[in-house]
Amino acid sequence: MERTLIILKPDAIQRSLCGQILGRFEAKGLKIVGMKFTVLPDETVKTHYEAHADKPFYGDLVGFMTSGPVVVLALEGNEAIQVCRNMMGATFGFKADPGTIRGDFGISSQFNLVHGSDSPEAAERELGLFFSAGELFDYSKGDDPLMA
Ligand code: IDP
Ligand code: MG
Repeated sequence: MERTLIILKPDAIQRSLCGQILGRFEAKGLKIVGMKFTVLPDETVKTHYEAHADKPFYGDLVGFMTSGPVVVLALEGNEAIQVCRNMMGATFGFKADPGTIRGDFGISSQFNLVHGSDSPEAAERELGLFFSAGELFDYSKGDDPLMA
């Protein structure tokens, strides 16, 4: 079992798509082990996206990600990191395949609805950045045996 960090970005909230996006992850069989509705601090977003600090879109990206509330999720399941990346689709909505979250719900480059960790190292780092240990929960669910 693997855990990944997902953010439903401010555009997902503004466009009332949180339920549909979270519903896709739940229906896939990913277990919610952490979830919060919050406005992200500027410093947290800067750290989160520090690999992009030299990119021309960095300032806009930080501004966008702190512009309003987001849903931060920790999801667990078999190969959760790659499974979620596959479900998200390519970075730009206009390039993402139909059937993916970005491909079905968006057409923008920046406003692409969802973030997902892209490697085990990133997932560990990002889960630690957005959640304290007491905010992540180990618990049993009736359908666990069917998701093994
Ligand atoms: P990812 O979210 O698919 O991993 P990254 O390349 O890591 O894509 O970029 C992080 C975020 O920065 C994207 O999700 C998107 O919101 C934004 N972004 C990336 N490239 C561009 C761009 O060329 N113009 C505007 N925004 C961009
Ligand atoms: Mg990325």
